Amino acid sequence: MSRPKLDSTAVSEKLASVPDWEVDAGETALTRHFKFANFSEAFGFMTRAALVAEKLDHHPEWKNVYRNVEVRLTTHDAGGLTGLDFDLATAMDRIAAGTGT
Ligand code: H2B
Repeated sequence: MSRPKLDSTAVSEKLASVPDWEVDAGETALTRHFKFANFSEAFGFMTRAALVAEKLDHHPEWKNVYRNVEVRLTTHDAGGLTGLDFDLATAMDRIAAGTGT
């Protein structure tokens, strides 16, 4: 699935719907730090997020240390941010909040 790279205006608009995420200066990636109660919760989050990522065919860059998960989202094919990054960010927010798969 190919998606167009979003321009600055579109990135700002979409960022409003995922306020816990940050955009880097070059607007090439979204990042968020998730902290869970323990390792099981963190890994459970990653497991659920991985299933959504497969469904979207859009995959996170991430790092897990104990109960922390650092996530970076970018669309490699587009060389920047696309709607898919925001879709996956929204899904991850829901999963972390316990209101999504
Ligand atoms: N994930 C991310 N984050 N960026 C991509 O450009 C991307 C992906 N491309 N997952 C997908 C897979 C592509 O390689 C396949 C062929 O659809």
